[in-house]
Amino acid sequence: MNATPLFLGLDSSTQSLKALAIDAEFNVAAEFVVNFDADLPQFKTQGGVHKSADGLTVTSPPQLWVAALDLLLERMKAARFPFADVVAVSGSGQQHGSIYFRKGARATLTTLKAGVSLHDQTKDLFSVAASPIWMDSSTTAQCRALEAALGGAQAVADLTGSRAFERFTGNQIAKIHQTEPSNYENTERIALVSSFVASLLIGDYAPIDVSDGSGMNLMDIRAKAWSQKALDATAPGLAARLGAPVASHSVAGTIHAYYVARYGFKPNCTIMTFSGDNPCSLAGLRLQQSGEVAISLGTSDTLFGALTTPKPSASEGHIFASPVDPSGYMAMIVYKNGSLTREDVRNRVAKGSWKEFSEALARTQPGNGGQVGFFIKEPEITPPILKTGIHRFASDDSRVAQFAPDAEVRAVVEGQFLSMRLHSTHVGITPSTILATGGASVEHGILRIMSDVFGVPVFTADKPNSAALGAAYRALHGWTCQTKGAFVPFAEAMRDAPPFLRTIEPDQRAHAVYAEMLKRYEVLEKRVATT
Ligand code: 5FX
Repeated sequence: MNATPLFLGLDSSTQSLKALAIDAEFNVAAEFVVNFDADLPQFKTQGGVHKSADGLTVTSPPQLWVAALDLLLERMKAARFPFADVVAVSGSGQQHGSIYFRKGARATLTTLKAGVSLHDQTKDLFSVAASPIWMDSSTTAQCRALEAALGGAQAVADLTGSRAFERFTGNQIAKIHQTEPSNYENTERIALVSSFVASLLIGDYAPIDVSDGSGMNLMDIRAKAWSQKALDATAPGLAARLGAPVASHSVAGTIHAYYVARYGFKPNCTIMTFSGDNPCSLAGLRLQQSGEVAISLGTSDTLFGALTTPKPSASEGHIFASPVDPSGYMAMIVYKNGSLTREDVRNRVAKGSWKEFSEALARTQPGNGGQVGFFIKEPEITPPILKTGIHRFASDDSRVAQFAPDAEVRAVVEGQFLSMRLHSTHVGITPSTILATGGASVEHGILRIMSDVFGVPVFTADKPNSAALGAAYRALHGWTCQTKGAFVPFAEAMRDAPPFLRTIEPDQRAHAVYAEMLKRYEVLEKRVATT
């Protein structure tokens, strides 16, 4: 074993490619980043993407991601990063994006030449020039066709973990097959962003892992294998173009000689199968046991967590195979009305100040005197409510035009967590602990309500790069399994990782108030959804 083994995580996200290395004691040893727009302006992306005039079609050029890997490795070399100490690499990719290798591409990948940049060698490898990514919403027709073929939205959710979503890769592949038939015909292999970057590193086609593979509407999430029915409803000859999905902790291969000669990696450096960014964030926050949940309070709020018995829902969220537990699952629900909606209330009734906002929370009581609010500033995803507007209800369930300023502040926060509690239950999540991350997780008053609504302790994690960190953890985990020659539970491999800060214990009296309030919230939400 190396004296100072390093585990490298790469994160190919929408806007950047990051590298984060940890040592065996879980210290972050190095971090590097390439920003697509600023560092690679020749690709003319905005936020890493190209958008059609109507905003529905959103793509990125696959060569952008290759050029970013070239530049990242050059920057690491210039900074004298000790490539020879890296024993394992894994990675994270923005979910759902797809890359189309043309017939014959594999031969080029296996024979990469150390004297030429990756970008120059891989220019002609793609049968589809523009890779659709997760922001694309141009495949509604393909979604409806998949649902019709498989027996409806709930049937698709039961089989694949999610109803048909425009950004999910199978629907994107169906569109490519229909609109670019000769390019589809000329495709030898289809990769996700995660397996694409892994393919560049091993110089061969890397497999798709079951966790990122769950974001395609193609995998039977229980069998963890492609569903023939879903493949047949999507495009012909798809199984051969995808390769079989593999367990997330499995080895994709060893690093190609190209990187040994050019950067000084050791020839036996192992490349662990890459996964999606949300699965890698789950790993980065070390959520493994059923009930361990994270709530990220950002531009959009996201709740995700580990679970053993998934309940796929056609109206809420996604179920993915777990990236750290071969028999487990993760669920994720996303809210459009997150920070911007809280900020809107802060700006209207709390003088634009988080301090005033917190003081308003402190002056009001759990349950808000029976007042319940729904703040749909943006069309909401969970539950799907397209019509924007604010709905306020008094304690007798009658509609009111306004709340007092302090009650307005409490209503927006309580409403958001009541919704999370309601909908997380629907997909099978029963939180035992919550890890709060994201911008608003520094607001104590907000975390107090989170803890009381769910009735569980809240921990805090300041982990801005949780996907890259999770990729590094997964490299360590996969390497531990490989070294032991058997699966090692993720939690055991993470035993010496630094603990999270336990911040808040639930107040059981407040929790009882919220348990009652939840029943009314559910009824009122139905009224709002049908307004
Ligand atoms: C998840 O389903 C998403 O579409 C996004 O979170 C992307 O993974 C972002 F990269």
